[in-house]
Amino acid sequence: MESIEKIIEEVLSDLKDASTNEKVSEIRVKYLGKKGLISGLMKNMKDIPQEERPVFGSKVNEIRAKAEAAFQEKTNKLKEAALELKLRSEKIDVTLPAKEVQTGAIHPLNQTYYEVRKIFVGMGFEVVDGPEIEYDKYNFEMLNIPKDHPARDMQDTFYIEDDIVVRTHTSPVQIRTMLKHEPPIRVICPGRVYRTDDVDATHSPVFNQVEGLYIDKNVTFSDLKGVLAEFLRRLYGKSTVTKFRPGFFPFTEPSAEVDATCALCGGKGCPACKGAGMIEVLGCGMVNPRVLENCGLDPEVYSGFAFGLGLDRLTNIKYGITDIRHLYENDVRFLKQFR
Ligand code: FA5
Repeated sequence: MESIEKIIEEVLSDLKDASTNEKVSEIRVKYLGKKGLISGLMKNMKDIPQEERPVFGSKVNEIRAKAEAAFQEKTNKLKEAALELKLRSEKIDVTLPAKEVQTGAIHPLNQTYYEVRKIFVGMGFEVVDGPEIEYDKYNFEMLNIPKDHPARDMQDTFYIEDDIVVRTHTSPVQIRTMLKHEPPIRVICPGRVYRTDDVDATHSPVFNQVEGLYIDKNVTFSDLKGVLAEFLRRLYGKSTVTKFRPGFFPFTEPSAEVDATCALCGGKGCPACKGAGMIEVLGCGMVNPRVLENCGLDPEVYSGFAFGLGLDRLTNIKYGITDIRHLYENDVRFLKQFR
């Protein structure tokens, strides 16, 4: 009986030094395995006198239960210790410097477009969209630029087929709008346009325009002047002065080009405006009666004005960007400045 009692002391002492689950398993095999010391005790039963066997048997069972409990307790302790170690290693050190978050920026072209859109929408214009691959008929012919007309040279064109082009301006969207809707029409047409222009500081073969169209009864040149002067004042500031110079576009008559106070130097003269203090910002005019007729509108009843601005140049003037290529190179150092 004494030696049985001793076994449990040995179990406890072995477990005390065990620091891994593997070691605990090893000790378990030593005592509780098939050939372990506690299991082995039962084999001694035959040497025990008959009357003492029940006491011996229950003692062995008691020792086995104690050993099982000791193993369970040790396993639980090891589990807890491992968890604590894990939690300790995952502890957040709030004194560490924070990681820098990389925030993006809205591209300057979009920033300018959103501003332009807000101004015109505020004046009651709607935004309409059109395809970038366009019929020659809409891009040129219905805008009073027939084939072989010298005005075609004003816009160097990418042809896909004889009668299909990549649009050179967003004016064809105005044609599509007049064909579809009855006046009054008040729309702006933003979008990407394409020309076979060589790349330099102010030219890109892909650029962006916002064109506008207003058709109703009794629309006059004063309406055109009022809307565009107000637009430029809202975009560049209240003190902006505008100058309307005669211009030529086959789809408008009369036509004008509009200069505005240089937003960079405020009119004093700087390299951006070549010292003039004013800078050309858009083209415009009263819609040519022939264009109205082409779209099924009676020029005796309706009149209207149209305008077109180059968003890239407008953006460059606004932000003092000296080269249009910066807008397309996606250099993060450049873009970061517009956060
Ligand atoms: C037109 O495209 C006319 N459709 C605008 C218009 C509409 C006039 C309605 C009258 C009535 P223009 O070819 O001038 O016009 O181009 C308009 C603007 O696009 C120019 O003022 C300029 O700012 C811009 N632009 C022209 N070519 C390029 C280019 N290669 N790169 C960047 N911007 C350009």
